[in-house]
Amino acid sequence: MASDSSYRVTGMTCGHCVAAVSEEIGNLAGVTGVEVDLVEGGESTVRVTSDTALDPERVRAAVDEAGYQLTGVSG
Ligand code: 9UX
Repeated sequence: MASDSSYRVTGMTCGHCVAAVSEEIGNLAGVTGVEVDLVEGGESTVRVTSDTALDPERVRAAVDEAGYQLTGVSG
């Protein structure tokens, strides 16, 4: 079943940061879309749509791989 969840990510300050996070999360199996609402130097919101519910730990690992921090999950 399609799923839609939001994550809070800190450490992003520019469009390249957004691209890096979007690419890493977008590479996860099942992910169909990534949208980032950038808050420079603050807590950005990352909305992820996927074919099936994602394990938040996989998203955390992807964010970490891009060099940023996942600080919260909602939905
Ligand atoms: Mo540009 Mo974003 O150096 O870290 S990629 S600020």
